[in-house]
Amino acid sequence: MTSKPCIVLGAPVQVGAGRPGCDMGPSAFRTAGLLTELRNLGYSVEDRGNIIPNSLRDLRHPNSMIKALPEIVAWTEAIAEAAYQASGEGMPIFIGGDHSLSAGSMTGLARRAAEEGRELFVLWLDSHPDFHTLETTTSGNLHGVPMAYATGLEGFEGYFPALAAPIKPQNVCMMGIRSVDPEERAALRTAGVTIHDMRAIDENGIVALLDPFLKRVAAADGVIHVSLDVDFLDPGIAPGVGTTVPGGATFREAHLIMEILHDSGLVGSLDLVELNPFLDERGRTALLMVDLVASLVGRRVLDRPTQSYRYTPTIG
Ligand code: 6HN
Ligand code: MN
Ligand code: MN
Ligand code: MN
Repeated sequence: MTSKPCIVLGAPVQVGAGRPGCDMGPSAFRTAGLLTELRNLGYSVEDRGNIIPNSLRDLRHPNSMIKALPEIVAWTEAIAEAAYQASGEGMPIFIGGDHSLSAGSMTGLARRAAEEGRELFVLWLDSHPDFHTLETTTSGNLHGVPMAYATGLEGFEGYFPALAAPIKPQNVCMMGIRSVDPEERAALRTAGVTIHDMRAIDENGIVALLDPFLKRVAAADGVIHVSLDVDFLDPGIAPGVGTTVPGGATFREAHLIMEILHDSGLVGSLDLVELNPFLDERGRTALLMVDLVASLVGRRVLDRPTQSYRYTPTIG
């Protein structure tokens, strides 16, 4: 993990999700002690407050199912700019807000990485691939499109901001996937994204799946953006989300990913998305998400370094 400051950015966007409540997410993460936890682990932390979306433009799309297109575009513009700025100064942590915020975070981070001559990789932890285009979405909820947009799929031009640097699909690794719409399945077939669904996790375990990805990132001298959707986790431990899907990651599977990521030293930024405090139970989902962040930034159970995972960039 970086020794640069953690820069916390709230993005209370909720119109990308099918039901309201995610606008309370940034407050819940702060109330659950995110900043205190980071500071207790020795990081300097700057809370930049909540991002304000750009002004709305009159945008209409032929797909009449689409909801809140002008609003999501306005959020994407503002979040992308904030991501670009913050990634030049420290480790950005985006607290959402629904998953549409990642359209902004990923593209701003990709722009920064491209300028620095580094490859951006994305570890996408979600029950959904969020790989719809504006044409294919049938729910019309734009939290279902950010990965298709950020990897440069067609049909976003003229609506969403132009991509300074599309993320290579081969640089994307998805874990926890267990709900895929037919149009997403078709698009993913040819995209070249690595997908580890829940069955793959059941059959192989976290280490065997994560290890090759980290080795690839290290070999490319790349940097990882982690996008953590609450519904990656099993609803039994994380009820505070609008799109629960049974059979998700366990407490230990999720922590193990975070612990290994920390030891890799390859993570440069993080999204925490889809927390819906209105649906939570006494803050337990918010607290679990903050607990996972602690593992990601280096909290240890024992007071000794873990040597099992080391991904130093290989030369040649
Ligand atoms: N998320 N594929 C569904 C849709 O409505 O397009 C669900 C999207 C879920 C979005 O996980 O952030
Ligand atoms: Mn998602
Ligand atoms: Mn999801
Ligand atoms: Mn859908």
